[in-house]
Amino acid sequence: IKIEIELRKAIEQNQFFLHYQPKLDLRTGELVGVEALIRWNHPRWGIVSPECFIGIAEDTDLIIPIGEWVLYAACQQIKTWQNHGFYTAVSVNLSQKQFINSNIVQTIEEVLEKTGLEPHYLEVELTESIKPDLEHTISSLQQLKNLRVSISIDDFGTGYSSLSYLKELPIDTLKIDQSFVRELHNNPNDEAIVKTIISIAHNLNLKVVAEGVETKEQLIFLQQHLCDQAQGYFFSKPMSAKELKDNLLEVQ
Ligand code: G
Ligand code: G
Ligand code: MN
Ligand code: NA
Repeated sequence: IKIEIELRKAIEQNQFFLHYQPKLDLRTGELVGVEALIRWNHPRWGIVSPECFIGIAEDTDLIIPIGEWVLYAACQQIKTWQNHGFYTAVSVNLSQKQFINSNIVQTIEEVLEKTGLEPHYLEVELTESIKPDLEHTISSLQQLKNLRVSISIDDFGTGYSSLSYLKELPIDTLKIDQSFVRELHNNPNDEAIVKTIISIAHNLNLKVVAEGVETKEQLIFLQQHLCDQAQGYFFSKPMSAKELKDNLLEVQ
């Protein structure tokens, strides 16, 4: 179909770019990392959101070359910033397909080698669509962990098998899904869920990050309950590398 053909062209013609969303330490307010988020600048359609094409990319396996491009572009950007004296980590979203239909460990090793980025500056984010019972996925994650790449579970709490991830996968961080953060101030169930995820994380010696923080009230709640880090429009929208450097990195 049409979008598939356009996606193939997009890869060849280099129509993708990355935005970066800051992640802050909730005790110090410091920038601790950025999440890389893909954008597509289509010559006629304009900027296309990943929500409109990641699913198709996954179904057609185009996520494999696209995902490689994302890893390479993100690591290269972080290394470029390092060369200018700005040190921050980067998180990259991975799809299950990248584990099953490609050698993700080899890809990441090659990207780190080519860009010269040290592995501990890279974190991979896995969503609930990743099936933790897959022997191959577990072994790939273990190999990434051995390389010192960090592993985080994205959208935590929304996948039906979330708790089994904690048992099976060698993870470092839980990201509390935005849907629980959004209603924090007026839904006691969400308050309970967020508090519970924070304590699960800390009891397992994992870091916990809140996503989708948009208000001061949400921030205060998360700080009071000792959530480690946060991301969201309250701090910053995802932005271009140039905007990020101008706004945040220069002032450090
Ligand atoms: O960027 P936005 O903030 O609109 O992202 C929408 C969705 O697309 C999110 O679920 C996000 O995880 C996903 N996404 C963004 N960039 C990538 C990427 O590089 N790879 C994959 N697999 N998903 C991505
Ligand atoms: O699934 P994942 O967590 O990777 O998705 C990140 C998505 O969330 C991106 O589309 C990003 O633009 C969006 N996002 C980031 N911060 C906020 C926020 O504070 N509010 C809302 N509504 N979306 C956000
Ligand atoms: Mn994410
Ligand atoms: Na998420």
